[in-house]
Amino acid sequence: MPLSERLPIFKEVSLGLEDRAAFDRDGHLSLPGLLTEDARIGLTNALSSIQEIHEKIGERASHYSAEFNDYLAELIAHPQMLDLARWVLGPEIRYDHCVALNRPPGNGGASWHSHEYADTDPNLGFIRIFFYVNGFEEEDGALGVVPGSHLFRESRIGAGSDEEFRSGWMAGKTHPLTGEPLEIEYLAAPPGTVILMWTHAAHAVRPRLPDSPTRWTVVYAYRNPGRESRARWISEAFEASPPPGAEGLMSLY
Ligand SMILES: O=C(O)CCC(=O)C(=O)O
Ligand SMILES: [Fe+2]
Repeated sequence: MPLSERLPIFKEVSLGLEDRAAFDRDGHLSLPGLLTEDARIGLTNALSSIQEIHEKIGERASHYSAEFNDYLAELIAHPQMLDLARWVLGPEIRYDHCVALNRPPGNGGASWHSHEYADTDPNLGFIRIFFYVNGFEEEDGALGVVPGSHLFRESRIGAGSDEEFRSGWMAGKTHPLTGEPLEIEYLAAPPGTVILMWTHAAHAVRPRLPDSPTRWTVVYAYRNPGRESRARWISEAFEASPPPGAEGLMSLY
């Protein structure tokens, strides 16, 4: 099916200058319930299948999830996905990775970290587009953020706990634009929420409660070309025969 005839994955998107300013100020932008019902169903099926493959062959299935599932692969160049990535990054973009972030009941979450890309060149952007297919609550598999942390453009921020982060890297730092002290915030996301994040933003994930269902999540990452990317997970075979519409998005540079 031609790309233009594909079913929408997002409900109406109307992003303006205020959204863009908030994204650049905070380092993330939450779009609650943006995924269509069709997309939520398609993604739940795709991510359940990835979870089964992951349990058989290990984490490669999640790291290269678009290479193990056609539905996930087709979304790389879905017109609405590309519009969203280009709304942030401008016309010249590359696909970087598509990673399943499923968190089964009792999953331990993730400690505080940030990611690298063109650390010394702020003209080159890298964004993560998280699809929180069935969402999460603040105490249950939640994404934690520190608004303003992305503006330091540091790729090796890290801490084992909130306390350690506050008394370590965050201590004494203020938001470069607002002058306010940096603060940890845990988000809540209703089903179908999409969250955009600059790659240098500090983030963490709270454990998934033992009685909760699996948190179905996938991240699509895009960047301006120009530098090596440590996060890039694309096999040679996939790069050589990309999904329809993704031909111009695959090369490193
Ligand atoms: O699982 C999540 O919500 C976030 C995972 C993460 O840190 C990442 O994909 O960079
Ligand atoms: Fe991360």
